[in-house]
Amino acid sequence: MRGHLCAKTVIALCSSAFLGCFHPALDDNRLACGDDGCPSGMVCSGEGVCRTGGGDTSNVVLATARQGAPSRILAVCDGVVSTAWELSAVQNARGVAWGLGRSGEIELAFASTDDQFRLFSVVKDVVDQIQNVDWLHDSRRTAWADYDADGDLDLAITDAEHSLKVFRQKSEGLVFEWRADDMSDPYGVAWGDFDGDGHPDLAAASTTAVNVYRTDPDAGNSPTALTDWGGGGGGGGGGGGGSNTPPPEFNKVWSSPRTEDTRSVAWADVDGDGKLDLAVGAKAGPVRVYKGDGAGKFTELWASADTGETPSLAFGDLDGDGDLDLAAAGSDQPTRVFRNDGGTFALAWATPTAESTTSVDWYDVDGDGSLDLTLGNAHPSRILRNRAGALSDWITLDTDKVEDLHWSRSAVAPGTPSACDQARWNQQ
Ligand SMILES: [Ca+2]
Ligand SMILES: [Ca+2]
Ligand SMILES: [Ca+2]
Ligand SMILES: [Ca+2]
Repeated sequence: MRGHLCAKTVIALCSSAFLGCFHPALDDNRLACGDDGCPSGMVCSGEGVCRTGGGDTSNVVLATARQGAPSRILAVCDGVVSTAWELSAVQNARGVAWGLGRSGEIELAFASTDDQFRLFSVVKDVVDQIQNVDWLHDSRRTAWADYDADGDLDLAITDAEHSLKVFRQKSEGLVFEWRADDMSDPYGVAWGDFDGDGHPDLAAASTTAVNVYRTDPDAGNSPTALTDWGGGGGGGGGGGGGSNTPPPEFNKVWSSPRTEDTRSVAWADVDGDGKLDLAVGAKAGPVRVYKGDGAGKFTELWASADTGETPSLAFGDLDGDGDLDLAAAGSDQPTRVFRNDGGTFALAWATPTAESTTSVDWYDVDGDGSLDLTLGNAHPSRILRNRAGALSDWITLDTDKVEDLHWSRSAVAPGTPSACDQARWNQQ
């Protein structure tokens, strides 16, 4: 079932690999071979997946959002992961997401508790801040997707004070577009086109439930939709009533049925029926997977036996059987990987103890064709290596206080320094 959803649904993942959508990202974050093969440094494997052939990882990078410390971009160099860029201006980040700008440049968005949201551009070996929104007061997680299908990536952000917000990419940069007025203290957010109409839809976790919003980008395309939350900070409800209020661009179609403090969300088609399903991690409860019917209805398919805080979820194919397995970060409990067999989940692996893990991400760090698992921790973060579906200790990162992390691959022009070159310069 790999890849069949990508072209029309998990568009954000295309950007997460820095490579544009000529090589659509698969459900498990790997890249499908394009008509022109694979990007530089990668080869097309027999199964139609781009692999980092020859172990070229010189431009594989890991963005970390850190709390009480500068956020960092790490690079993989000869099996060692070290800091390529330290972003001293970003001290209290909680969420990070890779994306592509309008001109194809790499962009990196940070959600922060410092009353701001920051957007950086990565060009050659330079990381520059290009936009700062200072009226987000306690932002948390962020995710990119081209929800309006105009060819550029738009951004969703959860903000503890101002709910879930969407920024639309325009010529002047990211511009506030929509705010959910029915969420309390949202945290995790993820895009996924559950109805397959080409417009990624939104799921967000909050203290009372997970909400799913169907995207209808043509509905709210009116200036009056922007009035209350266009900037300046503070107050007001989004949009309000009134006969002239345009229909919203995002309509809530589903809310999880029980009152539950939720923290994390992730989309994937877990049972291979072509319709996206939704995994939800709790603040103090089980991980749940809801089966989607493709029309906005979700029914509980599975719940984990363990309970605790799961601040991050990530789908990836641990054992290469085509079913997307589920990694669940444990904040006050072990981090776990649940193996998926056609929509039935069973515990496959867990850390021996809780490590205050805030985030998990799959990436084939060693280029052997299997996805490795990275844990973002309050204490030093680490990478587990995947060998034939078994995870084992591999690299401990010299980076703690991590709130969120995501892998990607920087596309640098020939003759320009690689992320590894940058990391080596830092060490001199
Ligand atoms: Ca767009
Ligand atoms: Ca949709
Ligand atoms: Ca499904
Ligand atoms: Ca699997």
